[in-house]
Amino acid sequence: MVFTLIFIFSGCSGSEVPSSDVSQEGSSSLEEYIIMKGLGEEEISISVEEIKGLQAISKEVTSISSTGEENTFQATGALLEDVLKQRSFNQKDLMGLRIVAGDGYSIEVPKEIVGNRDIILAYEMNGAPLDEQSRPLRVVIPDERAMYWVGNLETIEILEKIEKSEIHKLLFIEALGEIADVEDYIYYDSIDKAIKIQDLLKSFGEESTSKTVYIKAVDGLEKNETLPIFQEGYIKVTGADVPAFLSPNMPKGMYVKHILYFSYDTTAWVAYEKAQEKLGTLNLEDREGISVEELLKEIGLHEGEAYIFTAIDGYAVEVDASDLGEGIIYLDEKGRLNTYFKGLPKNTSIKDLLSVEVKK
Ligand SMILES: Nc1nc2c(c(=O)[nH]1)N[C@H]1C(S)=C(S)[C@@H](COP(=O)(O)O)O[C@H]1N2
Ligand SMILES: [Mo]
Repeated sequence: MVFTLIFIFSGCSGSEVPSSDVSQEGSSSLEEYIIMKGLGEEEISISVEEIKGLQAISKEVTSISSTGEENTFQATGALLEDVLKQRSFNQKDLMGLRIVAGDGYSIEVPKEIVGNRDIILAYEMNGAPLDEQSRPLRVVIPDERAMYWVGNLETIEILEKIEKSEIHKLLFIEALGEIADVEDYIYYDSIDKAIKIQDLLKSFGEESTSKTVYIKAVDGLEKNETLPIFQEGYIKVTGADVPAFLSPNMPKGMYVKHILYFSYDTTAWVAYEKAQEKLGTLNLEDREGISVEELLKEIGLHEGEAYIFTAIDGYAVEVDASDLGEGIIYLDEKGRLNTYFKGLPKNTSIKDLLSVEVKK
C-alpha cells in the first residue's frame, strides 16, 4: 500500500503544475518544465518548450557503465551552458550540480565534470522522442558514467560549494554489528543483515554539521550523498556486494556497493576488508594485516602527533605518530580486529578495535 502510494506520487511529479512559490518564466503552466535552483534567491521553472527553442545540437555520445562498458547514442537537445548564459551564468564557474529526477533518483555532479564537459539536456535519443521513463529531458554528459545521465529530469540545483571535511576519527564498519542493531534485509534472493543508518548515527550521538556524506567504493567510485537521503538508508553488512549503502525506497542506481569508506563531518567509517583489498597486507612477526600508516593516509586522517586507539569495550591506548609505520591492524581467527605494534609494549595490542582518533 505504502509502496503503491510512493509510486503514484513520484510517478506524476515530473509534469505537474508548478507550485505557486515558484516564479514562472515563460509560457503556460500545464506543459512540461524543469526547475533550476541556486541561480538566484528564488528557484525558477523553465519550460521544455523554451529548451527546445534554444539552438539544438545533435551529437554522437558515449556513456560508461559501472563495469566500464561503453554505449553510444545519438543525442539531440540543448546545452545547459546556453540555458545558463541566458541568465548570465557560466558553466565553467559552477562549483557543482545536484540533479534530481522525478523518480527519486539524484546525483551530485562534481566541478571537474561540470567544468570540462558538455552537458546536454536531451529530448531525443537515437532520433526518437524519449521514452516514458526518461521524459521530459535526459541529462547527457558525454564520456562520463551513466549514473550522471539522469532521465525524468525534474530539478537542477547549482551548488555553492562541495563539502570535503577534515577527518579526525575512523571507525570500522566491521565493528558496527556489535554496537548497533542489525536487521534482516532482503537483497534480491537472499536475506542479509543491515544496519539502519539513522540508528547508527543516533547510537554515536553525533550531530552532523555537514549537509553531505562522502562515499568511496573500492573500485574508485566517489559520491557525495545528501544527509537526508543517507539517513534514510541502510548499510548492508552481510551477503553480496558488502558493505553496501542502499534502501528499499531508493532507485538501485543510487546504491553504492563495496564501500571502502564513507565519511561525514570529521568521522570516516572504514571497511577493513575493502581496505585490505585496496592496500594489501604487511607481515609483522606472525601476524598479517594492513599498515596503520597506509590506512590513515588513504582515509586522509588529519595529521596528529599522537593517535588514540579504542576497543569496543572502551579500552584505549595512545600511540605516537612516529610509531605508526611499525603497526598493523589485523583480523584474527574469531573475526575480531586487533592492533599490533612491533617494538611497542604489549598494552598497545588492542583486541576488538573500534576506532582510531587524532589526539587533540
Ligand atoms: N531518473 C533516473 N535517471 C537515471 C537512473 C534512475 O534510476 N532514474 N539511473 C542512472 C544510472 S545509475 C544509470 S547506470 C543509467 C541507466 O540508464 P539506462 O537505463 O538508460 O541504461 O541511468 C541513470 N539515470
Ligand atoms: Mo548505474
